[in-house]
Amino acid sequence: MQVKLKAIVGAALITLGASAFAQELVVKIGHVGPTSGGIAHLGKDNENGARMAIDELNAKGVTIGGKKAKFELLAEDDAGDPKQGTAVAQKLVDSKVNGVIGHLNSGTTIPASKVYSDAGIPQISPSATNPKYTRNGYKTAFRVVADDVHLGGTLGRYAVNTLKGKSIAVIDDRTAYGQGVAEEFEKAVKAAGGKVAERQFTTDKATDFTAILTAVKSKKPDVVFYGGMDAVAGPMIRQMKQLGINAKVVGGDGICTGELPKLAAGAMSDDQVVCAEAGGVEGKQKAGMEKFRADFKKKFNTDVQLYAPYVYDAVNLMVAAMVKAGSADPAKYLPELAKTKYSGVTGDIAFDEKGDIKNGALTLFTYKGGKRQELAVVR
Ligand code: ABU
Repeated sequence: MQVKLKAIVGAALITLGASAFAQELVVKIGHVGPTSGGIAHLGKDNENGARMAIDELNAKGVTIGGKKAKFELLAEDDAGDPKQGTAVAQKLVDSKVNGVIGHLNSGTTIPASKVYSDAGIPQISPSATNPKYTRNGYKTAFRVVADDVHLGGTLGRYAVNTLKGKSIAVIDDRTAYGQGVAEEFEKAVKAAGGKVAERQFTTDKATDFTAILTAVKSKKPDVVFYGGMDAVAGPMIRQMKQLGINAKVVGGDGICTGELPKLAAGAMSDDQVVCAEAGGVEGKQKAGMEKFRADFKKKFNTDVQLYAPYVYDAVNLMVAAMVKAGSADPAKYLPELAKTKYSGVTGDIAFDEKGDIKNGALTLFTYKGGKRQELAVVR
């Protein structure tokens, strides 16, 4: 009798356990950025933004289609390399991720977007700004920041109209991002009646700029635009000072990081650099961003570098679309993602027909005393 009772209780417990298990839904969110190499600090910044969102969602408890969701972060390193970018994209597809946040660089995000599109997996880039990313017609590609047309155009007009640049030099690193943003800058300079006096190129791994800066110096520039990332811009600013080039340095979001003053090793003077982040908040929305920055610092013991808040919002809005669809199945929540209306720490996010953020903002910054200081939010 006792044996029979034990068997009944055991079976009941197994059934209960199995049904509780069946009620849990594991949702895999992929994240990709360069967490090794020269801009590993930016890849880590993005990855931490994703981790923060995932930890909060799990702590809060989210129900999708009547099941308690358990979010798992599958974080991959693409080293900013296009080939590695597509390889890790395929790895995430093979792992059956429900969605991907990334990649960080345009040069990796664009080729990876085909892999995700072929697999029908939604992808939100929090930082890739080359316009081509959302112009391939992939329904799975979304971006929560403004693009290089907006960035380069605004900075080109700023160089001519506000900085009154008469001799403007343009350098880029020949990556999809660096070249693209430099070309948009150049177009806007010309459209505003300015002139590009010198055009030079480097790479995203270069460390010695003597030859190109000597050519730049011969044109006595008052503005030097750099299309590339902070890891190269910092040493370039230091070498400009060594060569006696006292020009303003203008750059896009890739140089607009907390790390730039350190990378320039004390060679940056106050107000010398003007750069733009491809997003921005104003008015009452500033409080949410400030809270995020404080919480981030508390959790990771480091300041936000650049795009961690955008990654955080991208994860949260992807999950909000799943909740609304009642499913984490990519095919089911994708239509909800496309028509999302989300208010996050980076402001209001909705996508246009291409997957780009509607009414995207830019924030212009300079640096004083080695700290980023906001100049203006521009739409
Ligand atoms: N937007 C600057 C950094 C990322 C990229 O577009 O390559």
